[in-house]
Amino acid sequence: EYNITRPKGYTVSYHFNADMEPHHFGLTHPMKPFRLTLTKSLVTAYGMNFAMDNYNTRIATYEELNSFHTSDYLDYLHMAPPEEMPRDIDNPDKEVKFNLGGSDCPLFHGLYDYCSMSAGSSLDAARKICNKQSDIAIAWGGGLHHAKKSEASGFCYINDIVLAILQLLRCYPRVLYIDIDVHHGDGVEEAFYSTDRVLTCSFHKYAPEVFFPGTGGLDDNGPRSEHNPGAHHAINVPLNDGITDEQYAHLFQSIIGKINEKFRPSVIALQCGADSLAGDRLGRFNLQVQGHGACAKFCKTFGIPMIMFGGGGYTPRNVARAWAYETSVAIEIDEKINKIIPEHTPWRKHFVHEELFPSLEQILGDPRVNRNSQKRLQEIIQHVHEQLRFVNA
Ligand code: ZLM
Ligand code: CA
Ligand code: ZN
Repeated sequence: EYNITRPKGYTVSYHFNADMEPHHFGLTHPMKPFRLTLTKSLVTAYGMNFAMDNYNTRIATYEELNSFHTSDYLDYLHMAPPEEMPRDIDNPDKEVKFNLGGSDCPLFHGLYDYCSMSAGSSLDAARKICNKQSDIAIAWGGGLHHAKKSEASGFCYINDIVLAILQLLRCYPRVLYIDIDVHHGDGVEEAFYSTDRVLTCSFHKYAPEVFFPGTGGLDDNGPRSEHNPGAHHAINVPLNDGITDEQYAHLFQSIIGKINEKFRPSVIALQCGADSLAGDRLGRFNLQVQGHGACAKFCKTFGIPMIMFGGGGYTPRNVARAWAYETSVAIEIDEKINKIIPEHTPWRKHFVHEELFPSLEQILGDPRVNRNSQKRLQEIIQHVHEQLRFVNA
């Protein structure tokens, strides 16, 4: 009775590479590549694969990575010995220069392959959007928004989002980049600082000195010089701990709604970092799966093509719930998703008769104290709307 069929009139594609999972940042490192497999299992358990085109994605080539990253960085990333190997005495300061090998960005076995797989998924997604074979393309293995052209940062080595947007710019005049990861999307913002063809908008916890990466204040709108067309095309929404679904939806809709009116994007690149969910190991917000998914749902109402990337997310079972739910939003079955009992899951027989069934409706984590006043949120909206007076399609 709950047969899952393809959405009418448009195509959704799901881009996945199973070889990302076996890579490990280290036993206790918060980034867990197996969350991608967990997500895929949940998506398949609900039968959502029948409503999409499914692709096993390829590895990005050196030349593709080189369209944003410098050769000296890529060469070192390619040859850097894993942490447990003896260090290369000929390159004593390369690892410092490229920020490789610390606890955030360790040099683990197979690192270069892992990065090429993540980038390959996002590039495949962008190509499907470019050649109009997909209307929504999903690449949960991407979304690594901190990587710079010659530097790793915050668990990110290759900026697959920048690579995908560069691809989109070949076929579309204007790209709107939206980032709902709890961290500031600094790498993507910086890469497109000097163009008015990409508008970036990041929502994040902002507390310089104490919360990574410390950039993305309300007044950071791109370098304001007379000759910079990219001025005013970086929008930042700095938030405090504990923001709720209702507050976030109001902010998101009034800001993104206005951006859509003024900037008239031809395509949306949405980074769906799941560390903005309640109960995240690194995050600080109170978002539920529905509140997080409401962002994708709102973007979809514009009726323009969209790529959905992954990103952060450090409580794997909640990451899988959120991204499975957002997949259901893409294929428009979200309204009935909690009535569908997933088939073929190892836990089905244990939970099917119990309230314990791990539904996508479950309340996540212990709530955090909400430190966002209505007054402050109104001020933020006001400021962003004023900023957008300088933006015209
Ligand atoms: N220390 N292990 C988000 C990227 C956030 C920089 C403070 C490292 C951690 C964190 C690593 C096992 C995205 C910082 C933190 C401790 C300098 C960050 C290894 C725990 C561990 O247990 C850990 C030994 C590690 C790293 C916590 N790092 C928490 N927060 C941030 C980077 C990436 O979600 O936005 C997109 C994927 N780094 O705060 C320090 C300043 C390193
Ligand atoms: Ca963000
Ligand atoms: Zn994050």
